[in-house]
Formats: sequence, C-alpha cells, structure tokens
Amino acid sequence: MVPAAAVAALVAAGARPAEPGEFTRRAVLNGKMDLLQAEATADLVDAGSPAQRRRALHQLERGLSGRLGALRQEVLDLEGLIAYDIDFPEEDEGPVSEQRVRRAWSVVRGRVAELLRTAPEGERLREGALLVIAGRPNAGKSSLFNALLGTERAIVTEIPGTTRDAIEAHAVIEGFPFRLIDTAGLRESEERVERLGIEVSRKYLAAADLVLYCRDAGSGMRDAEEDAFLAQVQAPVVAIRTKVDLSGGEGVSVITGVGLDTLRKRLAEVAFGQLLALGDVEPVVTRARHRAALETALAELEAFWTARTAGVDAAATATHLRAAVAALDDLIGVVTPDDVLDRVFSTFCVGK
Ligand SMILES: Nc1nc2c(ncn2[C@@H]2O[C@H](COP(=O)(O)OP(=O)(O)O)[C@@H](O)[C@H]2O)c(=O)[nH]1
Ligand SMILES: [Mg+2]
Repeated sequence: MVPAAAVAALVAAGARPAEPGEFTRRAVLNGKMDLLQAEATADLVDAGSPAQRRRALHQLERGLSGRLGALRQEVLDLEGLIAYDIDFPEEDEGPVSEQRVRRAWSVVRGRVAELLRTAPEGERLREGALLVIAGRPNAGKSSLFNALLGTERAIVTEIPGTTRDAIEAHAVIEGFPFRLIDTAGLRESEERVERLGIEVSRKYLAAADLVLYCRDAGSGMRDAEEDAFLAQVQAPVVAIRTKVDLSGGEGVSVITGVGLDTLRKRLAEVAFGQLLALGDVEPVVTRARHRAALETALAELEAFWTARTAGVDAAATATHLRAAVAALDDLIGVVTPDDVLDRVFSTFCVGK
C-alpha cells in the first residue's frame, strides 16, 4: 500500500514511471554505452549460469565492441589502399601492389568469418542448449533427467511408459545452460495418450541441439528399430549405457552416481565445445542480429573481391567496402534507428 501511494503521489506531482530499459536506452542515446553493451546489460540481468554471466560481462566490458571496432578499422584501411590507388596512380612509390591489397582483404575477411562461426554456440548460450533425452521405455531416462537436474522432477516408476508427455526443465551443466527434455519412450503404443507423448518427443527431437540416447546396459544388442530411430536424428547423439550398477561396464548409474561427472563433461563438450576452446577472452556473437550484420559484412567483402578480380573500376569496388563498414556500424550501434532500439529494449525490465 505505502509504495503504491508514494508512486501515486509522485505521478500526481508530475513524474512518470520509467519504461522498460529506459535508463540503459538513455545511456546509449547519450553515447555512454554502445548497443552491444546495452544488450549485454540485459543478458547479465537474465544470466542463469556462470558461462552466460561471464559472456555478458565480457561483452559489457566492450570485448565484442572492441573486436568489431578493430575489424571496421581494417576495412577502412583497405578502402584507404584502394583510394590511394585511385587518387595517386603516378606517385613515386608506384601503385599499391595487388599482393598488398589481397593480403589486407583476406585477413579482414578471415576475421569476420571467424567471428561469424561463433554464432551457433553463442546463440545457444543465450537460449540454453536443447538436450533431448531419448530411449526405450524403462531405459532410465527419467532417472537420468532427475540426476542431471538434481531434483525429483520427473516421475520414475518401473512401469514402462510412465512419462507420457515431454517435460522441460532448465539445468546448469558444467557451468553451461541446458534445457533438458524428458520424453516418452520410443515404443509404438496402442494407447492414445502415450502415443501423443511420443509425437511430442518427435517434435522436440527435430529442434534438439543434442540427443542423449539411453540404453539399459543389461539389454541385448541394439536392434533395427533403434538404428532407424538414431538414423533419423539430425542433432549430435551422445549414447550412454544406463544402470551399470546392475550389469557393470562403462556408462552411468543413478544409484551409485558413477559416470555422471564424465557424462556432464561430455554433454558440455558436445553442446559448447567451441566456446570451451575459445575460453573467456575471445569475443563471441550471441544474437541473430549480430549474425545477420556479420553475414552482410562478409557478403560485401566477398562482392568486393569478385568485382575487383572481374576488373571493375576501383572506385566502384570500394562501395562494397563502404557497405561492409556500414554493416559493422549497425552492429555496434553507431547510428541506430528507433525501431531497432525499440526491439533491443523491449525485453528489458523497468528500472534498468
Ligand atoms: N539399479 C538401477 N536402476 C535404475 C537406474 N536408473 C533407473 N533405474 C530404474 O529403472 C526403472 C525405469 O527408470 P525410468 O527412469 O523411469 O526409465 P524411463 O522409462 O526411461 O524414464 C525404474 O525402476 C528406475 O528406478 C540405475 O542407474 N540403476
Ligand atoms: Mg520416463
């Protein structure tokens, strides 16, 4: 009651409530922060795992902005080489050698492509990797789901087909964010409800970043039905033998806990191997907006070289370099149209 009355009194006196992300937006408009830092502010607020927090801090501290600024400068230098050629073709030093232009172009092109390659795992880091647990009924999927989650979330029973719908939960594995999906078993069922559950798992399977395929270590050889299932899965598959406390060998047991640490490391490696290799120093792009801008920059750099090798007039080829710089400027947020700002700040909460 009291805060509400206080806010009402302030509004009556002429104040108005702040809009989502309004303070950060002002910081951007006043040049105290670039657009990438503003996005990082939102990412930091939303971070649910150590890897997300570290990545957001890196970007907030201009890790990505700095790299893009350097790339932008390299494209401008390349443009400078071309301009020199256009303006002073008869200078003492002679024309700029083709080799020099080629080297400058290929270095900057390579760096843009390298940054672009971080996009799939970078975007996965913001969303959480979709990990679908699959396998026959009674393979131990729900038990493993709970073990990875650390809580008794899914119902575990000895009756095959207990999990009839897909269950989703967020989990942090080796510091990385995952969205775990526990699915109904593979078995084709006569029963309608269970069959619906199986359809749900197929849908999740199509969207999966990786599939954890469970097999009871005590069951026989993999059969044709399982092979057919695994053949249709597009995502990387981590296959694991379960219940090894009963039958021994390599794999996991949720009873003794054996193999769980190794499994966690493997899952992080498969879903985020590239980020693990890059560590926390190298910049990574984390949004579709970043990817689209870098794709444009890369395409313009390619178009520049194609035009140049086709003998197009130097001044005309330079327009592609201008366009590449413009794409990088958009990404950093040098001049940002209102609708782009609206989109970035729409996800902010009030007071940030
Ligand atoms: N001994 C042993 N039993 C397990 C293990 N994991 C699961 N189970 C049992 O296997 C049965 C089926 O497990 P559940 O997780 O429901 O399998 P799902 O149908 O694949 O989800 C249950 O009775 C579990 O208690 C394990 O590591 N060791
Ligand atoms: Mg289950």
